[in-house]
Amino acid sequence: MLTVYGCANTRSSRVLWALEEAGTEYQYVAVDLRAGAGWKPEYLVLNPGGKVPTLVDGETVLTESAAICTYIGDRFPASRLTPPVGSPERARYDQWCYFVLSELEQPLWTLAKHLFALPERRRVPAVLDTARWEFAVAAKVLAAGLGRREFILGDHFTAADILIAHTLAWALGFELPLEQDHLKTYAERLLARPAWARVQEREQAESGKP
Ligand SMILES: N[C@@H](CCC(=O)N[C@@H](CS)C(=O)NCC(=O)O)C(=O)O
Repeated sequence: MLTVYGCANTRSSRVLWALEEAGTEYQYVAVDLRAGAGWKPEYLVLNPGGKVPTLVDGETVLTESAAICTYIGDRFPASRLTPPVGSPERARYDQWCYFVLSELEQPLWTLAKHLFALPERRRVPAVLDTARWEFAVAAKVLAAGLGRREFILGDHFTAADILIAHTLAWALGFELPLEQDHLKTYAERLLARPAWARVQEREQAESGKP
């Protein structure tokens, strides 16, 4: 059985979402980042950055949320979370995954770091306004790419939608407006999926465990 190491309301939620959509059983190990569990030597063996998520599948140990979601899609092809390797669809899938990580997510991460994640002496309030503007620019590109499609690749849900929707939820949590109505509707539609609700239930249940 696959094991995912994660912490509620972090990028590991993306991995749980992919697993839920794939309909496979998995073990969830809660890593209490706030209590420093990411820096325990036994966890650093799995994830030298001390971060979540980490996925363990037999001998295979993976870090990086997008790579893990793609792995899950390929490992469970019936889920159709990833298009076939080598197809034009796969190239577009990769394109949007990389866009999320390098363009859409980065300004949000900058906001998070300089609002609360970094030690206070490392925070630079002057970057906040630029980060908000950069997010708006990236969201505009995404909205144009989405157009009137139901999902980012067309009429079929993939793990790229998971990465995008999770990142847009993050933005909404920061009270950043999604200025394009169809982008907002897309985010709301994806975040209403039963698999996403199950992720939150599972995270809550597991983080309450002793
Ligand atoms: N690029 C990585 C980022 C992972 C990451 O930064 N995870 C955060 C939680 S969202 C974390 O574990 N932070 C703990 C720390 O930085 O000490 C991914 O997408 O998996």
